[in-house]
Amino acid sequence: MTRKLKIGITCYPTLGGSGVVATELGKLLAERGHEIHFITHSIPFRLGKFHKNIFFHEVEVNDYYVFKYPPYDLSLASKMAQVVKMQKLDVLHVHYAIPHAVCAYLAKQMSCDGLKTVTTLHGTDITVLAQDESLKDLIRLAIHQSDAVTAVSDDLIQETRKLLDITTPIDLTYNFVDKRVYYPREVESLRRDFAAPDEKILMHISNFRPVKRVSDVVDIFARVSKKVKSRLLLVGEGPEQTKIQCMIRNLGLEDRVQFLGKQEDVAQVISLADVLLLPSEKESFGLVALEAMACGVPTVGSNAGGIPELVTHGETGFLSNIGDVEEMARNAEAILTDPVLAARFREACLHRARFEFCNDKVTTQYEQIYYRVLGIEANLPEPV
Ligand code: GMT
Repeated sequence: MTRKLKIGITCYPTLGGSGVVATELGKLLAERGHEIHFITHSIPFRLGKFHKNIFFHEVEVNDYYVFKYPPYDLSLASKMAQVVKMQKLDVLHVHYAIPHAVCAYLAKQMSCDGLKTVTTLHGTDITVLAQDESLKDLIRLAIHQSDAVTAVSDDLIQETRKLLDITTPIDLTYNFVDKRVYYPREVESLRRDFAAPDEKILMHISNFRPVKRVSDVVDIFARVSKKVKSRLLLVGEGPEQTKIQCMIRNLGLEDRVQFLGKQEDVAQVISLADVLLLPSEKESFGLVALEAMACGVPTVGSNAGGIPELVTHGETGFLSNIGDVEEMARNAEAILTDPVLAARFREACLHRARFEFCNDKVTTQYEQIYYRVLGIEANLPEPV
């Protein structure tokens, strides 16, 4: 039997799809018998119940009077090195190049020779930060010094190559959802709290940053609601929320739009929807579209970044050019008014999520990468 590994994981523990993916991956690896050490500033919010193979090491920041800004990155690198030495870690897997991959590089210098580092690129660490000349060389160094680099879409791989002139291999590891959690939930009675039986539900879930183009969501809904009896549920919170509230008020849509704030049980909430709206300006993957897909909900949105690798246009949703709210509204109406089309999309969503983006498949991919960098020949079970 191939030996089990000791793996350190660092991510942004409190927000975003990258934190979700990193945490879920850690849990799945622990289920497979690996020992997982999260090295983060707080407990990852998706960690949930106790697991005998999962440990948490809190990064505490030194705040000496000479520091104008407390140096979190140095504290993280030192903590990583300590955990590597004390727990005899085989691999440090970091999510986001900045600062995590740079810290992993420092930790490697401070610890043992055998340690291998794996960096997963998620999006704005490349698409935004790598455009900044003051960070470019640092990100390039972090990528070159990682023993393996993965990215969550082919689009992100191409962007990384283009922006940073990287020629070393980058593994494509799509994001995933746990099929035991993400499946169409029974929400018939809950649905009555949000919409009348003859009304459709459109939904948007995000951190309400400008890149999500939430105003396009409202624009699309304003058009759809003129033709289809419907409601819009907005889930999450963030900087654009007040602006969006004003927009909804100005359009006279207050009694048709509801803000649900941040939600823990995303699968339950998404199962309420007939269509998910994701008109983002940039999206290296778009985890929420996968979460929706796994619950049988098609996405109508933009064809930005990696979204077309996830959402198959005409099969599991409809994609348009960024900002084309007119076409997005027509596409949403098509799904909402044609039960045969809606049923076909739902089946295609369930099938695609289960077979292309399932937890077993992607966990095995990551395990293969760990064994590869360690030079261990692995005999891994085929995903079921
Ligand atoms: O980088 C960000 O904007 C946040 C980040 C996150 O932590 O959620 O989102 C990125 O990573 C997600 C997980 O891989 C992807 O699903 C998102 O598409 C990606 N965001 C962008 O590319 C804007």
